[in-house]
Order: sequence, then C-alpha cells, then structure tokens
Amino acid sequence: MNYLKGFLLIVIAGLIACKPTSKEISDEGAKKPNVVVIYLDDLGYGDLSSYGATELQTPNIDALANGGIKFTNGYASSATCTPSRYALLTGVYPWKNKNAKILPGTAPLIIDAAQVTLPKMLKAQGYQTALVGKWHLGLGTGHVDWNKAVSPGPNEVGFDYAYYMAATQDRVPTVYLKDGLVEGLDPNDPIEVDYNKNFEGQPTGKDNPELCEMMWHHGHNATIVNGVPRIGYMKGGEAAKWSDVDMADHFLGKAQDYVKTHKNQPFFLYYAMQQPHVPRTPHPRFEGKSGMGPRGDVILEADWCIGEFIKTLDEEGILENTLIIFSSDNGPVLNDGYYDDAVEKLGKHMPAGPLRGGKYSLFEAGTRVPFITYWKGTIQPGVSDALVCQMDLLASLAKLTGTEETTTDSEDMLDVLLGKSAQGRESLVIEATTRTALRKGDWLMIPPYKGAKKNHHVNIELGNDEVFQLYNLKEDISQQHNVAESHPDKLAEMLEAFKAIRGE
Ligand code: NG6
Ligand code: CA
Repeated sequence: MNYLKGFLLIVIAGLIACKPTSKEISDEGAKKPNVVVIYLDDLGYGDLSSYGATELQTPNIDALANGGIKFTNGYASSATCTPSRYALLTGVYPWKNKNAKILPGTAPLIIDAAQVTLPKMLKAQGYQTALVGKWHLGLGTGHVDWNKAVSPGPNEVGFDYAYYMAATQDRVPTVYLKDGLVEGLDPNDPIEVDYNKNFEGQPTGKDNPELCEMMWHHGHNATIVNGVPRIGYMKGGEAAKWSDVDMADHFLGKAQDYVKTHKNQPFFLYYAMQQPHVPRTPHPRFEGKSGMGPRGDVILEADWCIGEFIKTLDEEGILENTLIIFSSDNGPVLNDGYYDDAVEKLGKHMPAGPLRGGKYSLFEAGTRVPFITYWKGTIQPGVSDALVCQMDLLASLAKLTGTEETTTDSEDMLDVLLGKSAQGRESLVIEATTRTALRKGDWLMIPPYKGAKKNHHVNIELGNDEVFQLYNLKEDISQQHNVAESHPDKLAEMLEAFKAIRGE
C-alpha cells in the first residue's frame, strides 16, 4: 500500500514538473504559423498567368502558385459571393441556410452567434484574428442605424479586428467600417440607406445619367457616388465616403499595418480584396496597363497589392511562418452591370480558361476557381488535382493549429493543402443561386432545373436544363458532352449520393 502511495506521489510530482509554465505556453503559441486567406472577388479560373492566361501577367500571384501548391480542382462552395463567404467562414454548406444568397447592403447578419466560425476556432487556439476588405454577410439584426455602432457583425462572429465594406463595391453604403463604426463619419451629416425608395432630391443613375462617369448597363441605377451609380439609395455621410480608385491601396495599407503590429503572436488575417468585381475602378497607376480595359487593369492592380503584401511579410521576418491561402469567391463575369469595356476589350483572354459558364452558373466556371496554398520553406511546390473546397479550411486549419472540428460540413484536408497527400474530397455539392449539383470523383451531375438557360444580361450559361446532365470532367473539362443517357448507372449513383448529402 505504502509502496503504491509512494509511486503515485512520484507520478504526481513528475506531472507537476512537466507542466509547462505560462511563458512556455506563449513560446509554444508563437510557433503556430500565421494564416492569411487572400480572397478575390469574381476572379476566374483562367484569369491568372499561372492558370494558363496568356494575355495578362500576374507575376506575384504566380509566385505563390509556383512556389506552393496550385490546385486544379479547387472550389468555392458557390457561384456567388455571400454563400461562398458563408461556407468559407462557417464550414457549412450555404444551401442549408436560406439566407445565404446575394445580400443587399441592409441585410442582417446571416451567421448565427452560436455558430462555429473559422476566426472563432482560431481564436480559441490562441490566434489574433482580423478581417480587412469585403464582408457581404449582413450586419445587425434588422434595421441598421449606420450612425451608431453596427452590431452584430464581423467582430461578433470572431474577428478581433475588422476593417471592411459592408456589402459590395457596387452597393451602398459606400463607406468603410472599423469594428462596427463608420469611419470618418461627421455626426452632423448622418447616413441614411434604403434599398427600396430614394431620398427626396437625390440624383440617381436612372434619372441623371449626365452625372455618371461610368454608365450602368443593368441594375446599378440608384444613388450616384463618385460618378458611379450604385445599387441602393444613400443620403448623407459625405465625409465618410470611400474613394473607389484608392480602395485597393487603402485595404492593402490596413492589411500591412495589421501584420506589422500583430507579428509577435500568431494571427489569422482574412484579406478579402474587392477586385475584379464591379465597379472596376483601378487606381490611375494601373489605368490602361492591361490593354483589356478596367477589368484587366484591376487584376493587375490586385496582383501588385499581393506582391506588396508578401513583401511586407518578408520584411517583417514572418513569411516562413505564414501559411497563405489564395482563392476567389466565385467565377468570372464580364458585363456585370456597367459599360466598362470588359467585353469589348477582352481580346483573346479567357477568364474562365477551358471551363464552361461563369459567375451565377452551375457549370464549372461558376465555382472552380484559382486555389493556391503557399508556405515558404514548408510546402514543397507542386500541382494538385485533388478535390478541395474553401469550406474545408475550417477543419483543416483546426487540425493545423492543434484541434479538431467535426460538427460542420468542413472536411480536414490539411495534408492535401500542405501537399502531403493527393487524397482530396470524395464529393462536393456545389451551389449557384440556390440551385445545387454534385461533383464526385471525375463526374459532375446537374439535376434538371427550370428557368432560363442563359442570363442574357451577363451572357453566361447558367447550367439549367430540363434533363439531367452528367459530365466526365476528366475527359470533358469544358462540359460539351452530356453523357447522362449513355451512363444510366453512373447517373443513378450520382443522384443517390447527391440526395444523401442533401438529406433528401
Ligand atoms: C447582382 C448584381 C451584380 C453583383 C452581384 C453580386 C445587378 C443587376 N447585378 O445582383 O452586379 O453586384 O449581384 O456579386 O444588380 S457578388 O460577387 O457579390 O455575389
Ligand atoms: Ca463575388
């Protein structure tokens, strides 16, 4: 008995001696890599020279692709912004949340306070967390008063620091918010926002085209800000309005400041850039640089920003301790509502590369996007054909930082993201404006959908058809041959898997 007691005492004493001090814990914490997600808006699979573009050069993003893992089967969850961002941040399929669709600038926050999120998970692992750039997941609970602290928003779902535009560059309010407060707001000039009716006496794109420096093509005919007609009406807030041509530099500056001031502890930065979404407003330094009009110019501008940002990580001595994940929220679109020469000056450039469709589409170009992981000195450069989705970052980064996340649709793809495994997802349900389709293995199945086959405004095939569509993407990446009829067994297998995931 005494012998046993003595033994236990020794074990307990040993455990106490091994227990790390708080100093050791923080040193251990400091070894955790920083994580940066660089997320573009509407950048297509074929928009980068590292992904086959020949008509424009994106050397800084290419450096990430060539020095890291370039994924050829990397997906956004959706073919539009809000649902993709929802999946990225919550790890949940966006079609499970009926509010995860393109939101007006006045929409309430669509992430529930109780939900697991990527920044919350990382915070629990000792990370500092930040958003810089586009939000577009709603703010507040109903009626937002832009003249008071706006809440809940990014801070309430896990970002310690948030510097952002509420919705999109083409939607009001055209102001930046910092941790819930409109930056630079003059209290004597309060902001009012309405998505249904105009404020008396306010010029609009519809009634005052003479005031527009950029003309609207479809939609985008409400309040004019900086000569650009927007979606939605806004009044007041003059001093707080952003400068469109400076937006890229502005967000870059915030991202750089953040890493400089937070480099001593692990951080997660979600750098959500606005390019090449409409309105495309390159800084004059980039105007005309691509020969492709503003869409090409802002892609070059984004590439430059990324180069500058990487330089900062390097200068601060943290590049080798930072995992960078680069992707886009949905596929490309040319005319998305403004006359901006995107179609006219396209030349031979193919924003979707070999893929069919584009933004809003269930065809591949809607959701298959550039997807790159880069970690200097840790990731061995390579190309991966593994199936991965942005939704998987939650579980994968949980694994990276020493925990586990199994309550969502996010799958742990850490080894795939780090180039140690080629074993990607078995299947993925993709979404486009609430319609869904299944990718499984090399196959893609789109169930029948009523509705127009093409959105003529944007000139994009949406993927709708009266019949089932089945494509073998390995043999037919451009989805030219619907083999549903000749492959009934495969179709049945796909349909069954699709229904199982959708819970039908
Ligand atoms: C559409 C807009 C489009 C763009 C999109 C959202 C019209 C006619 N079109 O409704 O211009 O703003 O919403 O894009 O208003 S996303 O990338 O944020 O999903
Ligand atoms: Ca988008």
